[in-house]
Amino acid sequence: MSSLFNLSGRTALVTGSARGLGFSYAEGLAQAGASVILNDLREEVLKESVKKLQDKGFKAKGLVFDVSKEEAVNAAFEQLDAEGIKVDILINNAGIQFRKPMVDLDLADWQRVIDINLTSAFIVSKAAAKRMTAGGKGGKIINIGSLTSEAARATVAPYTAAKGGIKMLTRAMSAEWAQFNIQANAIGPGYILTDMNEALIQNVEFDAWVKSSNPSQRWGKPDELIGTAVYLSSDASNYINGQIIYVDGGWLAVL
Ligand code: GCO
Repeated sequence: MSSLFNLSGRTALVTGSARGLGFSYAEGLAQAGASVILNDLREEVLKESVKKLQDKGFKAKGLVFDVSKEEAVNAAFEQLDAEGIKVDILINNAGIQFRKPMVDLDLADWQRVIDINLTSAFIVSKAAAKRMTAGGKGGKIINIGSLTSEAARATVAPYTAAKGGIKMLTRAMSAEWAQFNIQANAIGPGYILTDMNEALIQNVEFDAWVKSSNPSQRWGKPDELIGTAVYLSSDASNYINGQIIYVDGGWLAVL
């Protein structure tokens, strides 16, 4: 593999990575040579996932903390500091979905989605960027957008607002941190076969809509996102900043 994509000697923190796309990203970066730190709130699930990677010979560890709580995030980074572990690559993957028409949506449900899907990226990136800047080496921050970073779908308003915010927060990170050799970019997954989308996948009409709405005429697979994650984590993307790369089968490119 070209050294441009080699992540050996680097440490990557992937939030919300005990399962789903987060675990795929973590495994992909580990395959490219990175030491990976998996994060989740579910300690037992996290332990299983860390062991899966360790059993494959990858360097992996788990870190339980709530990405939406600044105190917990700071304590987690201080623990890494104490262990002499520097985060070179951060993937802000943690996120939830909550589907309900806005007129029926409780403010608490709106706030929870915004807190976990948008504000957490600010909180965790702030802690990481402080250390990337202080260390002088810079680093990579990868946020996770969505088709809803560009276009809205009914009944997922807080998710859509958060993912639109992720696109612009990514650009704000570039505005402030590119000078410190931090490259902040985003991945915009299309409709991917994940647990979060299980209800949609099982819905015959929705499944047909996904297949008829994108030129690839199919759902994406989690491992089809790994290449973009490795690319944005590697030296191959050192002059790319503030971008969102859509891995969507061409959905957003065509009418
Ligand atoms: C939904 C889905 C989407 C996808 C993805 C599309 O309810 O429409 O959950 O949000 O997960 O974000 O890009």
